[in-house]
Amino acid sequence: MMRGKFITLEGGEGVGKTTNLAFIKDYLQQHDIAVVVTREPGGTKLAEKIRHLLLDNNSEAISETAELLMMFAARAQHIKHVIEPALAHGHWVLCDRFTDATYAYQGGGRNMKISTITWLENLVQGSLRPDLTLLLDAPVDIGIARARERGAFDRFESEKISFFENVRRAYLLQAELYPGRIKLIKANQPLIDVQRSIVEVMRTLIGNCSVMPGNLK
Ligand code: T5A
Repeated sequence: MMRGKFITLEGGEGVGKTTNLAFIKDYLQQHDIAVVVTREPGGTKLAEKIRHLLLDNNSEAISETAELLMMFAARAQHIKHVIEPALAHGHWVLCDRFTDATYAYQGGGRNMKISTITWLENLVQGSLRPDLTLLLDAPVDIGIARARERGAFDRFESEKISFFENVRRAYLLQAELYPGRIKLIKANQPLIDVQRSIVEVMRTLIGNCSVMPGNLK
C-alpha cells in the first residue's frame, strides 16, 4: 500500500487554519482521497487532556520547559496512535499545527533554544516530517482580532502582541529554511482568495502523486 501524505496547517492565532482545514478536507475528498483530520496539541484522548492543561488560562504558571515537553509528549502519542497508522494505511493526514508551531511558539515566542527543539523533534518523530505545510500568514493584529471575536481567551491568546510578533517572525524563518515543504499563503485577503491560493498548492501536490485521479477542479 502506498503511504499517505502528511499535510500540516500552520500560522498564528486566528489566521484561518480551522476554517481552511475543513475546506482542504472537502477538496481532497472530492478527489477520492481518504483523509484523517486532526490537530495539535491533541488528536488522542491523552493528548487532548494535555491540550486542555496547556490552554487552561487558570492553571498554575507552566514553566517554559514543562510547556515544551508537554507539546512533545502529546505529539509522541499522536504520532504513534493516529498519524503513523493513518499514513501506513494510505490515508492522507491533515493536521491543524505540528512541530513548526513549536519552533514558532516555544522557539520564537518563549525564546527556547532551537537546538533543544530540534533534539526533541528527532527523538519524538524519527524521520517523520510533513510532506507539505501551508503557512497562513497575516499581520498579528488581524489574526488576534479574528480570534478574540470568539470571546474568552486561552492561555496563549492572553499573551502580549510582542509574543505574537515573535511567533510570526519565527514562522516566516521556518518558511525561509524549508521553501520546498512550506508554502506561504497570504491570509489577510478575502477567504475566497485564500482558498484559491490553497487550491493551487494542493493541485500541484495531487498532480505529483501518480496514483491520484485526474479531473482536477
Ligand atoms: N501551540 C501549539 C504551541 O505553542 N506549540 C505547539 O507545538 C503547538 C502544536 C493551540 C495553541 O497551542 C499553541 C498555539 C496555539 O495558541 P489552536 O486552537 O490550535 O490553539 O490555535 P488557534 O490559533 O488559537 O486557533 P484559532 O481557531 O484561534 O485560529 P485559526 O484556526 O487559525 O482561525 P479560524 O479558522 O478559527 O478563524 C478565526 C475567525 O476568522 C474568520 C473565521 O471565520 C473565524 O471567525 N476568518 C476570516 N475572516 C475574514 N477573512 C478570512 N480570510 C478569514 N479566515 C478566517
